[in-house]
Amino acid sequence: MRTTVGIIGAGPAGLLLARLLHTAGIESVVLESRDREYVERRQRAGVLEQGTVDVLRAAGAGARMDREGLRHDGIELRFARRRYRVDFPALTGGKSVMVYAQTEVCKDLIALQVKEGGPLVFGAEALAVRGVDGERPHVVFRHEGREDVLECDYVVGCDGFWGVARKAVPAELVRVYERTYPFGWLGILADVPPSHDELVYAHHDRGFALLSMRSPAVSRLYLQVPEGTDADAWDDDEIWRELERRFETGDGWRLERGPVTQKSVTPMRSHVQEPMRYGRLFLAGDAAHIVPPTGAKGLNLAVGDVVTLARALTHQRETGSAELLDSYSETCLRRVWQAERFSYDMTTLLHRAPDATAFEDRLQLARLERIATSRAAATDLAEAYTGFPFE
Ligand code: RFL
Ligand code: PHB
Repeated sequence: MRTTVGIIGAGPAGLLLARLLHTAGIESVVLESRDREYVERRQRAGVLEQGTVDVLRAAGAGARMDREGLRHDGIELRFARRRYRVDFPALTGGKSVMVYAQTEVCKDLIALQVKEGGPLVFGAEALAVRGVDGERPHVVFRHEGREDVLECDYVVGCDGFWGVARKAVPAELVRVYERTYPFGWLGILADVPPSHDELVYAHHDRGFALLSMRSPAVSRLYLQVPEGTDADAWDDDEIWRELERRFETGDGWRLERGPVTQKSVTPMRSHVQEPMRYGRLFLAGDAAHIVPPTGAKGLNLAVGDVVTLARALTHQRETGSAELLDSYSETCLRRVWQAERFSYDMTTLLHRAPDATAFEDRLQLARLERIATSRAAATDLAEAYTGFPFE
């Protein structure tokens, strides 16, 4: 098989890149190791920045999002049994976010690609990326039990944290910046209307909790749990009781319970691999960087990367100039590090570390109090949460 751009991975990064290239008249092939049903059901992100929403609309993938997505003009911070609302439009000059699940973004992009785009091959596992330091890059992959080769002009690794693409960069050229956190998130999906109409980020002595949603009828909730926790160690009743404790307020607010339909634990880490390019190989999304989910930034960063890359490939095709491809890594990393900073800040603001001292506990409350009482501090949070503009 031969194409112009070989894309590994059909998560949001790979799928959106294929769509953007298709609209620019550039051929691509997407290789995805899992099957379609798995990709469409994998529970992950829920919050889209304004910039992401605009990109999906411009790519022709916004119709269902505009019908079914929920526009959110703020979030609630809950601490010391009190509630504080961060009002996004008032603090940012009119910006907001959209709650629309990653599963739905992927379904919409897959449907478009299957209908109008180039090949999207499910069950095709990339085994190795070769030749990216020369003129003839190729991806070796296995499909239906046979090995095959995809030859291309460029390879893009959109294959997430566990993928093979980033391993094709020689170790002596790679710089990794990393931090793991001594806790994870136990996430549930429940068939019950969300108990609040905006997301609630709760700080509590027993640990962090988050109330989010997938639709007016489905809640998504998370609990901070110790690193390495087995999701099955928690029964549903225990989960609801713990959520009730951590969300409790002094004003009689109630958490509605409902049947739990999914349950899983996510580890938390920050990770950046630099540079995001080696020869004719480009890394995008989680393949290059991971943020802890507290800032809701992972998917939005993936979108920023592939918008930058699609623009650079289009520029190269139209003008013959590689200048935007040459600056790809640097351009993306500026945005990536802002998201890393914000995600780290949100994580350390809201979670209780197992070895936290009483001094650190008080500092957290002081930081929260500062956001609740200073417009400048609240604006800083609102600007980062709603997203920095694409360059
Ligand atoms: P993905 O989605 O991991 O997709 C990678 C794809 O590559 C495939 N693959 C391979 N295919 C072929 N050959 C191989 N050798 C392959 N190896 C892997 C995989 O099967 C997969 O389909 O990466 P991508 O596209 O970069 O997208 C990144 C986002 O998925 C991720 O950053 C977000 O989900 C992070 N995230 C959130 N981001 C937000 O912007 N807002 C949020 O509210 C938010 N909440 C979250 C999150 C992530 C979470 N988890 C589970 C980590 C909440 C959670 C709980
Ligand atoms: C989610 O709905 O899954 C979600 C929302 C906000 C976050 C993380 C996850 O910060």
